[in-house]
Amino acid sequence: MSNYHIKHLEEYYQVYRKSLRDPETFWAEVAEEHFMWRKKWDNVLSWDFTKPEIKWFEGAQLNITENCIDRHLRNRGHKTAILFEPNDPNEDAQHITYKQLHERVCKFANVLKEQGIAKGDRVCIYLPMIPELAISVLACARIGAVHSVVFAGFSATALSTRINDCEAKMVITSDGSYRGAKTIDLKGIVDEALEDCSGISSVLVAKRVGSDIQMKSGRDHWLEPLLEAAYKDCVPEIMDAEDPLFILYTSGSTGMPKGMLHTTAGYMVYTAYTFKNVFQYREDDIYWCTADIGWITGHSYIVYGPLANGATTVMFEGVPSYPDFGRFWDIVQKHKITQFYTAPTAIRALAKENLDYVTNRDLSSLKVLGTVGEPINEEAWHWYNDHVGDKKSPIVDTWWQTETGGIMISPIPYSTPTKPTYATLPMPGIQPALMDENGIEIKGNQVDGRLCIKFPWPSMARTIWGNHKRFKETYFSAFENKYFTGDGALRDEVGYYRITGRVDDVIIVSGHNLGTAPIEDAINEHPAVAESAIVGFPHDIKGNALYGYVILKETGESRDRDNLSKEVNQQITDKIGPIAKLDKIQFVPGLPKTRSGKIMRRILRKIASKDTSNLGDTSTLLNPEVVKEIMDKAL
Ligand code: 6R9
Repeated sequence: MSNYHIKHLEEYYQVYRKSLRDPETFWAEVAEEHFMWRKKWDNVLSWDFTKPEIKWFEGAQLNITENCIDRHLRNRGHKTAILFEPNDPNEDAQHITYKQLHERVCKFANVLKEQGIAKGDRVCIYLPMIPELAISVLACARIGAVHSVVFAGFSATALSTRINDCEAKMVITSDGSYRGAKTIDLKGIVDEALEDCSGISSVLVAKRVGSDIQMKSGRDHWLEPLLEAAYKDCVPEIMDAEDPLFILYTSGSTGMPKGMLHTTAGYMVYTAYTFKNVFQYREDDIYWCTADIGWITGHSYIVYGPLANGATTVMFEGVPSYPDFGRFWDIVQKHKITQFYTAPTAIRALAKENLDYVTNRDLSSLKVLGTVGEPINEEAWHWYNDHVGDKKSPIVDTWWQTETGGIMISPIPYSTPTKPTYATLPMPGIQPALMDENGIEIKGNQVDGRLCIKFPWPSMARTIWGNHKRFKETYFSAFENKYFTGDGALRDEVGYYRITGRVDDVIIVSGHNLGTAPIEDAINEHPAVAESAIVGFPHDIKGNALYGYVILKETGESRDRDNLSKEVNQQITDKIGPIAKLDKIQFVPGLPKTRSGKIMRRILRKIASKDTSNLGDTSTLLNPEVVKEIMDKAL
């Protein structure tokens, strides 16, 4: 029996049981059979969730790019590794073979070295979805530099915060980016961000839109001439299993975004393993994940997981609505996509449009449909299943997190019978637990609780960059000896899991995690604002949208509310990015607070969702009268 490729349900259960009985042997076998090691490990796993400290494959040496590129050169050198589909459908797609990818990554790696980047240095990548994004990620990994990709929709402030937090030495960006009919001045955003970043010594600029931009002499360099002059081979840096691979920021419920640190060997093994099984990947498949590489989904399931399996992975630069709402289905037809992996928010947006967009395209190549990012509602699930999958392609509802590195709970297509809105069963090696408020594990089925994981898996984050204390407090302190996910879940009568949503102050808008605190901080910086509170409310397309309650300072009272609303949203766009803009803004005289001064968000959430028949216990409120005032003027 192969541990690596599960082909039916019985095999899943066998493999799963084995992975629980003897996790070390299980993962050692997977690692041994399917990867290229410069030196084998001395010890498969050591762990202590109280510190927390987790080490997988200690003593092993490798380079992840040898596994993702070099070892495929012999048999797959001329196979397409990256298939780039540009924003403009009239621009040609690019097929980058493994051989070409090797050369481009090596050249890029040599440019990084010439610019003074060495093993362990942090490099911030702020690029649109163009091949240079994947190539620069791999080039960092080639020389052991730690990449930190920042989604190119983030603002200058968000970018500079991240650059400073990880003390990056270099930024890689482009002259601009295309998003549908829009062109965005990325370099301008970088210039603004760098006014606050003294540690950046060089900026590499890829040419994409050909706009006239400012180049700061001594700091900024056009990428293309450097690449042209660079040597086409680069000996990979030999890395230890636990050497850092990348930092990726994710929102917390409070304060600064958290720089999740992922390390090399365990991340590689787990993302490759889950890619193979969750997508039932076969050699000639054309796999497409619509995420941006700026998110963990893109790291694990556009770049590392697929390439480690020698797959063809599609990178799409554009948006689902350009030039029209049929674009996704055009691409599926054009490239004969076999696995399609997207987010519920995209499905809902497309389901709202004319069905002809879907039915006029030939989608018969599809074999597996995936979803990720937030709970998928029943309606969207059925639309996806009926119209995109033609009831023939299983839907894999994959639950996981930036912190988990790879997919944790998901059906295995053609093995696990699917159930709408259920992520179903844990991957091999994953041991979920549902906990009650008193910290007791709830056993048995037909129960719900807070979702924890009670045993380490290879791709879990090892720390928060520069703040191990926060790592411990956020994930390992709520429940003893367990990793706490921040999500609630239920387990049905057959043991299937359904994720019910966040139990903390993180709101998921269009699949993006947004912490309430940073948004409130941004609003509160407006000179007319005294205080604010953000909650989520259900939204047809975005899943959740943001509702802001804003208290004005006396000086702001006389101002026009519409103008103020616009300014508040501009403030958010500047500090965080347009994804965090508020759909509704209500100016209120006060906020419901507990005696200890905590805003009672529960009440604000109910008002925002127009669910005010039962507000629950308000007796602990310091100012119950304010609730009625807010309700009377709710939007
Ligand atoms: C991969 C990714 C993580 C949070 C997670 C949960 C939500 C993700 C989900 C899901 C229900 C799914 N989430 N997938 N909820 N069903 N299939 O999205 O990482 O951006 O860190 O978000 O997203 O709440 O805790 P990240």
